[in-house]
Amino acid sequence: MELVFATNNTHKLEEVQAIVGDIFTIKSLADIGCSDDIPETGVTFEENAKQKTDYLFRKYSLDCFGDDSGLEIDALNKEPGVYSARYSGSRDMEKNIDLVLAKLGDNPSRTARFRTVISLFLNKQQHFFEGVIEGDIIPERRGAGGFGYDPIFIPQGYDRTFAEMTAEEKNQISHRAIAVGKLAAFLKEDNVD
Ligand code: ITT
Repeated sequence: MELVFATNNTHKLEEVQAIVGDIFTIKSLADIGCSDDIPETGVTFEENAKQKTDYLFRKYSLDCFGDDSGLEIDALNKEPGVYSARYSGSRDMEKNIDLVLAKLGDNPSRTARFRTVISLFLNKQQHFFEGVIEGDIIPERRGAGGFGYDPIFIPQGYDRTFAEMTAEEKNQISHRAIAVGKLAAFLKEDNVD
């Protein structure tokens, strides 16, 4: 089975591709000749993930899925949340991380979580799958792997940031891996012809 992944984020594409293996085939937006900047105006991860698949289905009538993700920091009232990609007003992740670290300062409360919501639009039906991983925000960046906020997030029970892990390690435990695992199980059990 083939599903189009409604993302312009190549890191997400690589991670999801590695996680699903050969359970289903992923087509990228480039594969279908789409270079649109898909609008994201919702205030929840569900709304944004659904906007991505609604947009794609309306334009191309293809089965597809989308991922909306973000970092929720308890001491910042769950910010940056759905605004994770543009927290500082731009997509510059250096600035976004600087802003998080500045807002947290030396606050001892550092708990946070990454959340992914996947919207699947298959056979004209809407489905959602969620993945969450709890952890802590450290005061300085560590590691060169991953993307986004990975250098400042240590998952609970570990002593390394996501950016200090190999792609395989992150892909075994991450919010995205959990959500994609649920998507893959759903496709295997209920929907593959
Ligand atoms: P698409 O909408 O095209 O999929 P995007 O980068 O805009 O790509 P989001 O709207 O879901 O994706 O924004 C989520 C932001 O949260 C993303 O840009 C990263 O900065 C951050 N993020 C998401 N997943 C992450 C992860 O696994 N590790 C670190 N940061 C992550």
